[in-house]
Amino acid sequence: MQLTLMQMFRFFLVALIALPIAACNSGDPTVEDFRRVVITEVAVESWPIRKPNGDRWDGFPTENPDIYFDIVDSGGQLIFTTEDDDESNVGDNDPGPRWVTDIQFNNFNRTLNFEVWDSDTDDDDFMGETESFSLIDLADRGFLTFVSTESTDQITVVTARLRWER
Ligand SMILES: [Ca+2]
Ligand SMILES: [Ca+2]
Ligand SMILES: [Ca+2]
Repeated sequence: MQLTLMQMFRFFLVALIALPIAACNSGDPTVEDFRRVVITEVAVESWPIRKPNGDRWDGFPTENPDIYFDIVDSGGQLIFTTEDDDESNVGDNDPGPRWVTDIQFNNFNRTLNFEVWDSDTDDDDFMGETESFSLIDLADRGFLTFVSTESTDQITVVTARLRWER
């Protein structure tokens, strides 16, 4: 199709007007629009059934793990723990333990990961840890309200729900 000079001129005009509108119209929120993010729920969806050496997590008769989680930042600092609120004796086919939480971050410069532990009367057994995720990355990806993280062997899976507050 051969465009007439008038059609080309019209197209040029429309493009000229549409371009700034499109630029102004990008009302996507930015991190500056939010003052904090809150982790509102954490669930351990999957975990190793046995210790690395094949033993049960505990001795008979309550040999299933007593699961809790820690949130640790990239510097190794403990941010949050449910150590005193473990879920006792979670069986292989039980639903994963779930906690309602109110873990607040007033900036997004944190890289976090979940550690999953078996609570014991003496030293607790480390069960697994998920790969780390950064809050700023979740913001960049559209202020995600759900994150699922897993260990490198994909056996330990932890999910979290988030609320971004303006
Ligand atoms: Ca144990
Ligand atoms: Ca137990
Ligand atoms: Ca235990």
